[in-house]
Amino acid sequence: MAAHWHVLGAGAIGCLFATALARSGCTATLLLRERCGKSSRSVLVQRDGAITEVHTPVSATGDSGPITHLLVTTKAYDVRGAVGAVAHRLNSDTRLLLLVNGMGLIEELHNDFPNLDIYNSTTTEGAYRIAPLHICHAGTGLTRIGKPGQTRPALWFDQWSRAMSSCVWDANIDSALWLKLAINCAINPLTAVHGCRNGDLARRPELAMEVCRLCDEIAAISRAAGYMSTAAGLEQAVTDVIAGTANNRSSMLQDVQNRHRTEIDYITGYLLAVARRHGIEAPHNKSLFERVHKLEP
Ligand code: KPL
Repeated sequence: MAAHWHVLGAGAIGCLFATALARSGCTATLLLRERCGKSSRSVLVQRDGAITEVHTPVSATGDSGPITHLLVTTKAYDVRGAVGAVAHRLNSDTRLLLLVNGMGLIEELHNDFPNLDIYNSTTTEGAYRIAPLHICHAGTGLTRIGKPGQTRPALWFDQWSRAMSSCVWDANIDSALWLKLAINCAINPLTAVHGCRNGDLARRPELAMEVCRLCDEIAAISRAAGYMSTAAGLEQAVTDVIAGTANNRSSMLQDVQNRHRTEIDYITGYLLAVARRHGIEAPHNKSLFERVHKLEP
């Protein structure tokens, strides 16, 4: 039987996955903070100029009724509070799938909810929000899902591989998450403090040099933490992402420009915590970490 997914975080990625799961035969309910007086809302998904309307069940976080499968796509700093808001609906059978930026949240969730069965994921699907519950699916990408130490896909994974055009079970999900974290550490804070698009990090020589310095530090921390392939291929991976997303404003730059809190604590903050554990100095990353915090409201 197809699983019933509840989705916490009705932003671009939450709406994208909720509608994809619904179209593949699952029930996917969007969890909203406030009661809206309706049992479903229409979610608009724009793709190549065409708009698809998907009638999606909604439920307020404060409602009752058990949640068996929970997808969390909030901002990193909202995860604990958001999961806390539905804690009364979770039980020891609940599977929680985390799809957020940064690292360190699994540990925090295990502390808060020791009985939860938690999975992790990362995606390169491109989506952005046009208006509330109206998103643009800008580009397809690869979604990796896994749980450290679990080589066989979870029973519910089958449905995900049908829902998304490209979705794999990754027994080394931590390595995939670390690589994404390393790339984000090299790009996001720098674009946020300089107020520039990703492509400027390659176009402006002084920023390109700073990217190299950041990559050197991140590679050293990666090696110490045992992520050898990230250490070896980081500079090339960062160059490729900068070229592939040259016209993008990074998520951290958008947060700064919108006067929102950023995810720096879960990106560079996590990297610096790992560096400290291994006795590594990372002055360039540390300075950016502090500068981004000063830009936050
Ligand atoms: O993941 C990103 C982000 O902005 O958070 C990158 C890859 C840097 C693309 O902008």
